Amino acid sequence: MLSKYRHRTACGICGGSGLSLILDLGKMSLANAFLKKEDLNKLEDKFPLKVYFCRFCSSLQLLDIVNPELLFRHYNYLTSASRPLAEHFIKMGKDLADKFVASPNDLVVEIGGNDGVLLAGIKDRSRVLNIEPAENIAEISRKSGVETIPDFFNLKLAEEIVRKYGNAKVVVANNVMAHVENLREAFSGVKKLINSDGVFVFEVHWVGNLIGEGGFDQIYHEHVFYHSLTALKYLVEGLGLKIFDVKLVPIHGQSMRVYVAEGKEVKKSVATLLQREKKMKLNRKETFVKFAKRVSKNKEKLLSLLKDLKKNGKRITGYGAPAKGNTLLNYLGIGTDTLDFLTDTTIFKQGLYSPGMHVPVVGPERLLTDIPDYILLLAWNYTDLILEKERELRNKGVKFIIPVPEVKIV
Ligand code: DWN
Ligand code: ZN
Repeated sequence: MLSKYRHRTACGICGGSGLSLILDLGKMSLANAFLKKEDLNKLEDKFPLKVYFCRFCSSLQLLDIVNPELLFRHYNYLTSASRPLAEHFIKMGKDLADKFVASPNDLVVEIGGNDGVLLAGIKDRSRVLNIEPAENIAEISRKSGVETIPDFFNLKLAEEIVRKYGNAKVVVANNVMAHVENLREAFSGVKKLINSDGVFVFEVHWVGNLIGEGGFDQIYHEHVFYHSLTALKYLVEGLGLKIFDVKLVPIHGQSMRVYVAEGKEVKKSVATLLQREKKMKLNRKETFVKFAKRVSKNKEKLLSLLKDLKKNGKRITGYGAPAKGNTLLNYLGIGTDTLDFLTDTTIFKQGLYSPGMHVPVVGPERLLTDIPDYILLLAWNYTDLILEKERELRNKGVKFIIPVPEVKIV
């Protein structure tokens, strides 16, 4: 039988045992495990959600590891449901092709490429291959004309790909390197794929943003690691690869776009971000202890605001049903007493109920006829776009509550 989860004791980056507990969010449902109505009375799987800091390599991570089969074989997150995200990846694909693809015969492989939106945009310029373990999502990727292997990436699969398709000129992995527990194996697989000639480019949420302008709600079981460049460099160099460029990109709060290869000249950007991380003390446990204190304050403030609004008879709904929203709702205990419903553009989520708190998810059109007084913006990472898109609602007097990192009403 599939074991649902296990507790690891060693650091997933350096293998050391110098790990300290930083933040305990309690036992929690899986952030993308939306429920059908008929399952609401069944016992839901809940797993510890605790974040640890490694004093040897400075990485932030979970030690309670949920089986990826449970997390990702059927997935409710569709990249193309968030227009700004789809646009971001389409542009990234074009930039990578301009920079690194020389001929239509070059191979670009994406690990965890979701519905294939990045690769579909460059499939006329190179050979493309998506490795997407979620069968329901792989199907959509295939329909968009992108050859897709519905499996998890590992060294064995990398070897098979090299045998069947040859080496890759570019390997991309966006929002994946935080999700993979066995990072060493993943990087070794990538090394095999790119050989000495290709590049590996990945985006991952930056821990500097998580503890700064971002929110603790980015913490959930899918995210095993909360990466800094400092910790990643330690890992990557230990495997005989080099980070040769990096930039911060304004997506999911703020992410790092990291460029890795075997023998390219290292750009100044790498030293600059490492220096910035040092200044921010991302290599110190105290920094994360402070962050954990802010999380409790944030909880108190948001709960008290919502309580006051409800006392005054206000109707509140949620905007978006993102994974991060489910961390927020479950940690704060916000359910249907507070929120009437969540609206979300993802067809897979509509008609279902949020994990743990069981708030119904409906399509965004509901807001045309059923207008609340306040909307809790769970998809806060798209604040600017959503506030612009919902100008009419705001003109009618509807207020948006931004929950993290500071509670704000706009
Ligand atoms: O790593 C991960 C990150 C990067 O993406 C994952 N493991 C899963 C996912 O996290 P998330 O679900 O928190 O991501 P988003 O992109 O913040 O989700 C936004 C949600 O809001 C989607 O379900 C779509 C929805 N949405 C909406 O209803 N109206 C989004 C926009 C922009 C909108 O206008
Ligand atoms: Zn470590």
